[in-house]
Amino acid sequence: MKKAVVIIPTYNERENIQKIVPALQKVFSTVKNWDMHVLVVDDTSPDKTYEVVKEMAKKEKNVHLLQNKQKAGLGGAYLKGMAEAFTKLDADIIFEFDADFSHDPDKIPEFLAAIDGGADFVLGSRYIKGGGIPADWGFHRKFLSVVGNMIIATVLTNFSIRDWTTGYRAITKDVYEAVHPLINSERFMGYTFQIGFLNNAVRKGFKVKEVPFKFVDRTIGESKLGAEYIKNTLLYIFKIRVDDVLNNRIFKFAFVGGLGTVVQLTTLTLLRLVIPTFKYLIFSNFLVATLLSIETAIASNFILNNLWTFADRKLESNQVLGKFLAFNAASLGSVIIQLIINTLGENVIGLHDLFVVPVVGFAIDTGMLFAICGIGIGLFWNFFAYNFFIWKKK
Ligand SMILES: Nc1nc2c(ncn2[C@@H]2O[C@H](COP(=O)(O)OP(=O)(O)O)[C@@H](O)[C@H]2O)c(=O)[nH]1
Ligand SMILES: [Mg+2]
Repeated sequence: MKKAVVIIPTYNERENIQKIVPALQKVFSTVKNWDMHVLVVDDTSPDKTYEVVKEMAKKEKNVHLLQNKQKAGLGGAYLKGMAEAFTKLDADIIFEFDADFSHDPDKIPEFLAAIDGGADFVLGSRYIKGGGIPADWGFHRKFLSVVGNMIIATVLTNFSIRDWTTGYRAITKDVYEAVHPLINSERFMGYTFQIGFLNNAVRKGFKVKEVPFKFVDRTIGESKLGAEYIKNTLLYIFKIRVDDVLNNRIFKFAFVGGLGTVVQLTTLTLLRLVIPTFKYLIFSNFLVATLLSIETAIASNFILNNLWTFADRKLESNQVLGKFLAFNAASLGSVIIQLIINTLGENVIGLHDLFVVPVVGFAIDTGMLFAICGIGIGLFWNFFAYNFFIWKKK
């Protein structure tokens, strides 16, 4: 039989834990096809919640206690609890569950059915049909919860999930193994752990299903959710977005290319200051300076692309020379493409002076359009050549 472990992180939940465990046991007795367990993760609560659990664990063999000496926040407690459940207790799935009766235990069979039906990750959702938040929540609390979820969905550009922040969840071992190495870091230790964990699972392509439930406010004890949660959540989701952009190959390619232009212009300026002293040069100083500055930019682009844009396909040291020559050829290809398109535009087709499109403040003539078009195709060629000839997928 497959095993499910309901993990309950607790901090000063002495009274709640006394009531919620029997409530869970009652539901467990109706579940026939899963071996159901409870694991309380207590951070040595000042109210000695762990003592109550220790007593329960003596009498009920499906109740377990993991006691941490240090308070590690919600994420810290869950990561430790998950490690214990999946490795020591040999769980197939775990639940995330609050001690405070906010999460309706009667919904557990529905979560299990969703897992049996092939879901990897089940969310107890307040924002789908059948779910809800307490009617007596004040406006600002409702607003925060609803709008907060909308902001998260928008920034993460994923509208298929309706309740990103829910703490009522079922997670399979596959999801845990794929995701926990990615988030084992300080900044996820608080409540942002929930969003971070879910976001990583979604991006790994795991199947997420939402089950509706009505969130109930706690009546005993205090919420540990503080104001810093809002700030951390916003910071976290925007950081994910910024990371996405920075990690995007096309962005890196464009950035390196732009930097290459700066390198080229800077080198050109410096060389033109220096070169007049080399009187013996055959070519005009300007041509020499231009060619040298282009080559400097090509070398800088090559190095940065190798170390950054294509870091995942970094060249072996014995490949570098050959690939650098190929890189030069590709760059030359791009210049030739641009020359051909410009020449066609200006001379062969002869559209240069045919018409001028005035755009607010300045005019774009068709020659310029061809130049822009040439640059675009040249860049496309570069990106293509880098991907398929120079930094080939291994
Ligand atoms: N072990 C542990 N549990 C925590 C910590 N912070 C919160 N919890 C528990 O996590 C659950 C959810 O916290 P709660 O304060 O109810 O958050 P809220 O429901 O979002 O207001 C409760 O069972 C808390 O006791 C922590 O730092 N360590
Ligand atoms: Mg709560």
